[in-house]
Amino acid sequence: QQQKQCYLGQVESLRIPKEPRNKVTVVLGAQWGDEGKGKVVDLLALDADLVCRCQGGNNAGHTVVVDSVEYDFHLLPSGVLNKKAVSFIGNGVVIHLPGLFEEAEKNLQKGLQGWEKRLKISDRAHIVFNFHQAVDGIQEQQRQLQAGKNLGTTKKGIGPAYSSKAARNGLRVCDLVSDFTVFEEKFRVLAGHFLTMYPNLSVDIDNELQQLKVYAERLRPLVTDGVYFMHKALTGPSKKILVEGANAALLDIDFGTYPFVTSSNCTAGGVCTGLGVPPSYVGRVYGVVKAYTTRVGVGAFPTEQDNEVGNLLQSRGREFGVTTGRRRRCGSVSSCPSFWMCSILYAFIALTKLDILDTLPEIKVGVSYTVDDEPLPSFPANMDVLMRVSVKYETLPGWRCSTEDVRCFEELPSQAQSYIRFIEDFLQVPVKWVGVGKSRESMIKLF
Ligand code: 2SA
Ligand code: GDP
Ligand code: MG
Repeated sequence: QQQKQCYLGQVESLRIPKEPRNKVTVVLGAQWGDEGKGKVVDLLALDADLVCRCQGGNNAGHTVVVDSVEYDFHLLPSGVLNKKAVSFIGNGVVIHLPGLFEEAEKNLQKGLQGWEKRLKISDRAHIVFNFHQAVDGIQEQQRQLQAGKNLGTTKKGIGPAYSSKAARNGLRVCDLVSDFTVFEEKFRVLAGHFLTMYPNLSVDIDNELQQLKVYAERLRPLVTDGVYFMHKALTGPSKKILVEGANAALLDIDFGTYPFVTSSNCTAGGVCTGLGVPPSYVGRVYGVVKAYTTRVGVGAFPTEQDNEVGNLLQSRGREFGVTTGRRRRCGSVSSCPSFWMCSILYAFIALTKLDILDTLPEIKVGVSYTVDDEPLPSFPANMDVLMRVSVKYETLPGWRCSTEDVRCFEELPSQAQSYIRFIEDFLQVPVKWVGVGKSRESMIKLF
């Protein structure tokens, strides 16, 4: 009887809803990527205890500038620079191991120290193999031949690796660090599967296996049960937890400009599934918006400025891919419905690269879309429709002076203040930071 009462007591206490303890703060890209997420994460990570990546792979390229040294991160969370924070690569990320160690080595030479001691990797994260990357290249060639249009992927094997995951024959970190003979067998089956699909694929199975055996040893001390790790972090002693989104809303596999998207959920849902964070533990979500828009790769871009203004933004903004070196396409900020829809999911906006607009006499902002003279009530799912939209613009005056040294909102030229307020108004989300340069210091805090 006593035992029964004790058990019932425990059940009763479970029924009282618990307040989430350590909610996560999330930083997400609100356009087509390269908004400056790395810089925002680095800033927020200064007093973070844990910084996590939840999706994507080394297709991402996040730049952080500290004391004039430029670090590029692809798989490592940008918060890895903070020596007091633990970095975590969650189950939703796909990891190319040679890429991870090369990235760490490059940044080590620039001054990143002790990263291996503060990095944890989920045992459930999937592995990107060299043949996934080769298949990415072949698929791009085939798309070009069949439909005359490739996707403009980074060829980092992201699509093929997530395909293996969805097809349930992918291999995970937990497989690599367990019995290598079993791993080898599964690896050969997976490689064989791709060789059947792509007979021209060249795979050096034995060489890759040899490499992987070495990586397994380096990886083992970093691997943890990611779900348990996150659960402890969320429910344990008070901690500041930060999540760094990769890619961006319009590249999201569900909500982006499909098929010209990446293969993961880059919006807030990816935080829950990619880390094992219950939705109630998602705290503030910061959307990073660039003061203009860029897109790298193929796909509709209604406010693209394929003209002198676009060229000026590209050269002043040094808009080249961090991973591939590709020239990024440039255009105006747009309040298109999906952009707005995505944006209302954010608590605050970080508006970056305002300084790049410093020399423009006027700035155009896309405010609505029409197709065949009919206004579009929502963002079209069909890319053929998006290719045909006409954009209605509003033109705002430029400020034609440097904002690089400005450190508070009131000191910005009045036209720049109006531009910020205009964006805030159409997004209906407050702008909390404004970026006027690459460094940590050149971020104006509005409130
Ligand atoms: P993938 O490689 O399968 O994810 O490519 C699919 C689409 O996603 C786009 N994509 C990106 N867009 C912007 N930035 C990205 N990261 C790098 C950077 C890109 C680079 O920071 O500059 O170096 O080129 C990124 N990663 C993927 C991609 O262009 C395709 O449209
Ligand atoms: P991410 O993928 O969103 O992290 O962005 P990237 O690193 O790919 O691209 C953003 C680029 O803009 C990087 O070179 C940053 O150093 C740079 N950057 C970020 N914020 C600002 C800013 O406010 N002003 C200027 N001039 N550059 C910035
Ligand atoms: Mg980038």
